[in-house]
Amino acid sequence: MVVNLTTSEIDYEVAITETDLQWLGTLLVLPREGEVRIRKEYRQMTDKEREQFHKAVNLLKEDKNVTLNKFDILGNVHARWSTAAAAHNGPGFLGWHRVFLLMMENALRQKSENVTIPYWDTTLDAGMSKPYYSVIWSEQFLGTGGGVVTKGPFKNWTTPHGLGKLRRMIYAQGKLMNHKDIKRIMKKRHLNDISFPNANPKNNIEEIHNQAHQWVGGQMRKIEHSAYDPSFYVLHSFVDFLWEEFRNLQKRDGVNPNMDYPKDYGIASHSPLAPMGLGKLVVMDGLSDIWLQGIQYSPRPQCNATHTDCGSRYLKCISSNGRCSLAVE
Ligand SMILES: [Cu+2]
Repeated sequence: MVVNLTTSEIDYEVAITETDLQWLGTLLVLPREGEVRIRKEYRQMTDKEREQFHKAVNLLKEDKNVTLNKFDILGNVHARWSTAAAAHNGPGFLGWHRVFLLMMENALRQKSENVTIPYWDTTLDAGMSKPYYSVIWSEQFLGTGGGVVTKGPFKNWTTPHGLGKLRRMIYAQGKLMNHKDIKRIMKKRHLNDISFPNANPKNNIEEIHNQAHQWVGGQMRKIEHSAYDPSFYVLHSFVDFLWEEFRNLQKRDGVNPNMDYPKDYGIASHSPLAPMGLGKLVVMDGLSDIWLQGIQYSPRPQCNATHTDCGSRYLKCISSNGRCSLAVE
């Protein structure tokens, strides 16, 4: 089926029921006291962990106790202006997506107790001369990347709003975040310098992430339907990982990331006290350290002359630059 993406004709505002709201409310919770969640690079998960993650995603997709299903209703929270006005085109971007990621992770854990959302370190793929051969687009990971997803854990998925089958068109447009992008971002010390509306596009993390959405293509190309592809979550987990690294550098250098909100925030929906659209939270709440309480990101795959193990059978150490790279090229 050919899907026409003249999205302006589509109404993304799904009518939300009381049951939906109640369920969404159960997701807006912090990890329990003493709970430790480790978000690993997708390729560093064990086979079992990866399969459990895929299974939990599918169980949400099959669960129709809410409007659409539990996977897509969350995707719709990201799609609708009424819940996502503070999510894009402004300094609220990182905080909004951090809370949203937690909600998805909590949903997954309702299906499978110990699941965490892995992160997709796109620099590994961006370094490949033929990134479409990355294991990410194999049956063991996200499934096929050219056209309708016909293999892998999310094969033949149907997406809402008559958007048809889940599709991708990797490598056709856009760009994956690479080492240089990250280096530029990590040189900055204020949210203002890496966010819309004031950041230079070269170190604007939202803009750089937009390019990655374009790179994946298909439903991922647009805000209104990107969260209907599970690749959304592994990409955003990486964005969130990078933000945490950025926040740690801020703390090291005496900037409090909990308070560092730009005075010139651009559009009104990114005003610090504007509603986030998630529960009763306001934009500023997204900056709080509490959202990563109990959550850790495992370091990115790294190696050197003495430690040549990249922690994954899918990765190998490139001794010339001391970086891990994909084993197949
Ligand atoms: Cu988004």
